[in-house]
Amino acid sequence: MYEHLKIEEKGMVAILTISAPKSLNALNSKILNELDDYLSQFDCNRLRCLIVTGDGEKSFVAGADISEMASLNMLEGNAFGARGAKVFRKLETLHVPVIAAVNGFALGGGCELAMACDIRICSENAKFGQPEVGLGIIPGFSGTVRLARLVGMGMAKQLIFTGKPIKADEALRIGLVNAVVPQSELMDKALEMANQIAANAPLAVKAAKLCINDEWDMDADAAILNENVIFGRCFLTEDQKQGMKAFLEKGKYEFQGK
Ligand code: CO8
Repeated sequence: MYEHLKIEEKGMVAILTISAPKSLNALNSKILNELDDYLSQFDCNRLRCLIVTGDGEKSFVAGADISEMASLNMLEGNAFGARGAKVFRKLETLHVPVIAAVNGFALGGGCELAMACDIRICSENAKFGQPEVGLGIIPGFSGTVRLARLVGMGMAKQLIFTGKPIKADEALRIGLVNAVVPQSELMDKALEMANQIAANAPLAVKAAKLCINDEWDMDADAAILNENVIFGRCFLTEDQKQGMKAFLEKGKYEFQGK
């Protein structure tokens, strides 16, 4: 159905593999459009977690496609940047958690794609970086926005101004990734986490994701109030009632998302 996306479902977890092997999975307009289409039709009621990875053992995504960007003028540059930024925002605000399983190069737009995911796990051979200034551009898929939020302003400026990539252990040290594992275990670890998420009450997980995303930009009082409103709404759900009842009766309840 897609030329550059491979989709697999394992129970309530979807695995999305970006596949453009000739360019180390670099993102061109076609891939961005396919990604947009996939996210638009993603069934957040049936599926409870999404894993995003890259095809092969060398690269997650080696950036935006330089051959497509080389001849752009200013307006076309704006349009290409906006295209990627919009799709990445769609991923970030998807109503289920998204785990990036970073299996190699995550450079430029690849690092930005990983940062638009909720959680990042990487293999030992992964390399992260924002090499854009070495090409005469800046991170244009929201990298200047998300990197500083994730790792702090000083480290973000270092990575973006030098363009120098970092290895997996350094990415872990600065908090850019949650965990580093051997490549042969990467998908198993990502699936293990995804299945843990999928076993929890989906409406509560969704509410928690919305809270964390939305409250990031609020002042403390507004954020606390927002959490309180969403917390109260959890008590409208069947999952809360049955989940707590099962706990008190020492049983187990399979959450229905109701
Ligand atoms: N775009 C297009 N083609 C690429 C890209 C890319 N980002 N990355 C790799 N390729 C291609 C190579 O050109 C090569 O093609 P060919 O075989 O036809 O020569 C093939 O993939 C394999 O790559 P290499 O031979 O270079 O493999 P190496 O193992 O020697 O090196 C690297 C791997 C280090 C990943 C190297 O390929 C590299 O440096 N790639 C570019 C990385 C980069 O600079 N990425 C950032 C791009 S800019 C960006 O992402 C901006 C995002 C915001 C856009 C905003 C728009 C306005």
